[in-house]
Amino acid sequence: MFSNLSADRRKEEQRVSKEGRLPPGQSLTLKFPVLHYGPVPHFNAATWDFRVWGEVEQEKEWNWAEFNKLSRTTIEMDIHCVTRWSKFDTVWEGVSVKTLVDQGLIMIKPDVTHVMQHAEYGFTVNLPLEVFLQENFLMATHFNGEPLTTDHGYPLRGVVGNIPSHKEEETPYLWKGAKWLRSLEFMTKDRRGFWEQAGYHNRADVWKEERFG
Ligand SMILES: Nc1nc2c(c(=O)[nH]1)N[C@H]1C(S)=C(S)[C@@H](COP(=O)(O)O)O[C@H]1N2
Ligand SMILES: [Mo]
Repeated sequence: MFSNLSADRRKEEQRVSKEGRLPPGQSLTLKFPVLHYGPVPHFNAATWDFRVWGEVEQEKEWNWAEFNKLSRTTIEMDIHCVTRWSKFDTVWEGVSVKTLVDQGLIMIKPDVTHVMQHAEYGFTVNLPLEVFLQENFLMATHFNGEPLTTDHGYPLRGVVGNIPSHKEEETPYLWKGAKWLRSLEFMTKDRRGFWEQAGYHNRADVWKEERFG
């Protein structure tokens, strides 16, 4: 049984590699490893809120019920972890920041260049605005049709990966999506997040193997 699984894994890896979807130094996993620093937070729907703040025309605050009324998007993409595992054809459902901007629900000031995701316990991660607004970045509530598990960020996480048909979009490593996401801070200059301060690469492009800074 174990050897069948590993044969399946290798076959899948050869397939995505042939399709040009396996970034350098990565290998395919059929599992979904859990990686983060610190404890897993408890979710309380009565006190949870989501904030949009910083350099925006109007700050926003949505509670859980309000957040769930926002327009929803489903995307399929390949996710790539800096620790060298990649997972292919993963399906994510949630809220697209680009959609909120297009709908005028988030009004970004003209001089904004970067965005900081803030998560529970003070975890942060930064991205350039242009990457953050791509279709391959989603604020996800669901993975493969099910609500996120607590380990993977329930109730809400940032997730970023590679949509195979979107060759023009930059693909950062998976750490550029914050699990247990609570707010977005729009900024007029760059600031490093938690892992970036710890020595991870600031840009994190998987095709350029930007693992460490
Ligand atoms: N809140 C929070 N989000 C986080 C992290 C973290 O430490 N805290 N680690 C990042 C890292 S390093 C990775 S590789 C991915 C892993 O996501 P997963 O556990 O769903 O595989 O979460 C990212 N998001
Ligand atoms: Mo990571």
